[in-house]
Amino acid sequence: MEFLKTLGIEEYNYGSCTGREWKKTDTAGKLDIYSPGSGDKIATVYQASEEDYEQIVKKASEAFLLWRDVPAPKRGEIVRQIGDELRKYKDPLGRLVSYEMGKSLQEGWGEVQEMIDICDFAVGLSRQLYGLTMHSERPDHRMYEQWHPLGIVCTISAFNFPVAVWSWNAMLAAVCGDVNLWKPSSKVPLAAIAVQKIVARVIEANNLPEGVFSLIVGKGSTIGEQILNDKRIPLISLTGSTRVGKHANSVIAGRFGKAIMELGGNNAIILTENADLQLALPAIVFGAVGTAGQRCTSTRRLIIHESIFDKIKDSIIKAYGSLKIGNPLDIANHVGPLIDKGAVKDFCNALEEVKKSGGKILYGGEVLTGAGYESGCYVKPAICEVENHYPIVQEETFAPILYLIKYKGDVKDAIAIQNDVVQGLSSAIFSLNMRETEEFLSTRGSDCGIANVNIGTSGAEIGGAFGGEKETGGGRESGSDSWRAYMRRQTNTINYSDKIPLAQGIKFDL
Ligand code: UN1
Repeated sequence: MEFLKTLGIEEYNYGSCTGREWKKTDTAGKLDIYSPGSGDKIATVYQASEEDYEQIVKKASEAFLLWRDVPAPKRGEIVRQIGDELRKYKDPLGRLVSYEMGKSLQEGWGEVQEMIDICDFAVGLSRQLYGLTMHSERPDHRMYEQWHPLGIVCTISAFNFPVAVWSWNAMLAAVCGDVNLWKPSSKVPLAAIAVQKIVARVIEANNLPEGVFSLIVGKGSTIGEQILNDKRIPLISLTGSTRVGKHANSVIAGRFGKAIMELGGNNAIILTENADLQLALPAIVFGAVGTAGQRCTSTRRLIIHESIFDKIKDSIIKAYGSLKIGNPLDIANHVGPLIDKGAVKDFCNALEEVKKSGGKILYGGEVLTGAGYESGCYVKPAICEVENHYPIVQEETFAPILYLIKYKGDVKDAIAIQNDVVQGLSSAIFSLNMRETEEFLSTRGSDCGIANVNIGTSGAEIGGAFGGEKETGGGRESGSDSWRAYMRRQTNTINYSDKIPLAQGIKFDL
């Protein structure tokens, strides 16, 4: 594969890098990476040892002392160059993401585009790290706040967005003056290695210290735990399951570290009687089967008014019938494989649970075999008719299963169902009725971090803050003012009078 060569991916790769120097450890375990699309072995990655971890954190700590003194717009200039490099490598990197992770090539390219977009955003941000000024209650006093960098920011990313989620965190953190440590998912380390190589060249060309961007591919049970417990890492941004997030959050909180948690979603689209079905259909299908249902924002539940239930059911089943499932690198295909056979098992088990609870599988659900499906990771996306309270419907299954749920009554009843899950990431309503859509967006409406009108649940733009409520973890990354999480706020009061009055009018005469 030509793109592997272009990106510097070899048959054997070291998985940890201080920013310039790749650690040469080959005794701490290795990962053989197979393409879920073809089943081919792509390459091998050596995992980092605990000693490598120590050296990487040491270098990052040293780099922070220099990087924090670089003016923010100059840091932005480095991010601009990274964005330019990513533009150059968009095609091969998108292909690697697709090959290693299994998402369609369109989505692989889209993921790199997301990286480029966040670079642009961060460049602008580097001149806009604004703090407020306040009016002091004391005469001849000035009050303001400023934002300072934190130190090492560690991004622990998940397999489903092998590169974009890192960039949402790392590009913001970089302009904020933090240095970055990246622990990618062990399922997709090659894309991270490729990005590290691209970034390292920019760092080198600008004569910057190593340690501004470092990478560690290592075991969760050793390196992962070290990171969670490491007081030298003030902020950890973790994308993953609620189970992993609960553990990580409690360890980080135990040492008063900061955390950005981006955990599971159970995203629903409400379709009222006033929905424009032409608009809704592609959004539903892309939301449910895009990335083979492995986005945090994937559409898992459709909450449909009973009067249009059968009509919608039939149109979705028909649309699913025309989906092309196969090799994600072939742009004719809509749906690629699941990440691995474990995910296929989870898909099958979830469908069994649906049946046990009394639900119906209306379409799909088979594991695909035969020519083109040799990897064993392909499934036919499933559509099920269920009730919201079924235990399996309450869970996030990272697979293309779409649950159809009927509601009676008005939009308030639909919103009640939509909110009746423990997760709170993304949500959407399709309706041309303003009263319904505004109800959905009101304080009584969706309880999610993302609430869309006449747009599906997935495919958020980088300009908005991304994240969700409840067991989704509460963190926000990417656009808007998410950058504040990567900095510490300092309130400053300056007295330029010749007196020392106390606040609240307290008298304290000596
Ligand atoms: C994720 O699945 O972790 O909104 C992130 C979206 C993408 C990001 C998803 N921009 O679907």
